[in-house]
Amino acid sequence: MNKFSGESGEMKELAKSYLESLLLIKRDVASEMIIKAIENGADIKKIYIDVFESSQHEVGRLWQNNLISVAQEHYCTAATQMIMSQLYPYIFKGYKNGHRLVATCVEGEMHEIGVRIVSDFFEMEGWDTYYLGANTPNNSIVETLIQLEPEVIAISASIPYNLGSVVELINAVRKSTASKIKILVGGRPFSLSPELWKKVGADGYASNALEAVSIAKEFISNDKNTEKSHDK
Ligand code: B12
Repeated sequence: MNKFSGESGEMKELAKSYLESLLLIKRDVASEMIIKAIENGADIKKIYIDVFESSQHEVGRLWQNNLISVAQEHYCTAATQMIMSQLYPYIFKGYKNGHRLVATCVEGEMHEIGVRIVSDFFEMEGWDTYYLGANTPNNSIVETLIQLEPEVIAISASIPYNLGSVVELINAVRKSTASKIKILVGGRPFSLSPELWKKVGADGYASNALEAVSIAKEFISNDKNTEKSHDK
């Protein structure tokens, strides 16, 4: 029933068996196959993108076509979040590069797995990450930025009607004492309309977690270059 079109080879087979297990209500089997793949040397980032993200997109397709119920979608989503948590001993390895990220869904936004993947990719690159999850009130996000002083905030929106909330949040950040923090946005509406990030007033956009990390690295190195030229 499920058809992973984007992936190839080993990961495609793993993604298929993974989702099949979840649809058979066997999250223990799904979890075991992921742990086994990692212990056999599979790249965790590939598992995140080619298995977790792809299976969630496939769940969305099955749900939209009335092939699975809302309850099945909820089960798959909850199981994938649980299995991601089981991978944290492999992700939080101790190396730190001194940079800090706050990652959050905008107020009203319930789709949290995308920005969680983004946050975990930063953690794997040595950043200190503060993942706030779904539907965080905008004023609380701004307070967190003032308190933690991260270099970058990653803001996620998956549903177009939450874009107004993104604009409000960005305006509130710009008016606050945290105004210098670089703002990275992402999620479905931004991927469907690649110039949208400029219209909401962000500093950058990425279509996926890998790209997000490299854009943040650019932010940091541009800042260093600006500091150097100010020092001259
Ligand atoms: C699971 C799910 C839910 C769950 C979410 C639970 C949770 N804890 O996250 C629940 C049940 C809450 C839900 C609710 C709704 N959902 Co829903 N949901 C999904 C589903 C099936 C999977 C989402 C997911 O986990 N994706 C996996 C992640 C990894 O992918 P991703 O989000 O694309 O993230 C990647 C990139 O976009 C990017 N990215 C994401 N965020 C960020 C942030 C930054 C800074 C950067 C740089 C990059 C980045 O990087 C990520 C990793 O590479 C999608 C289907 C789909 N195609 O996504 C529908 C989907 C998003 N939902 C949809 C809808 C319509 C809804 C509801 C409106 C349904 C309803 N009538 O109530 C509500 C809205 C709730 C709300 N206010 O937000 C539609 C949206 C259609 C549209 N017009 O935009 C989709 C596409 C389903 C569909 N095919 O119709 N949903």
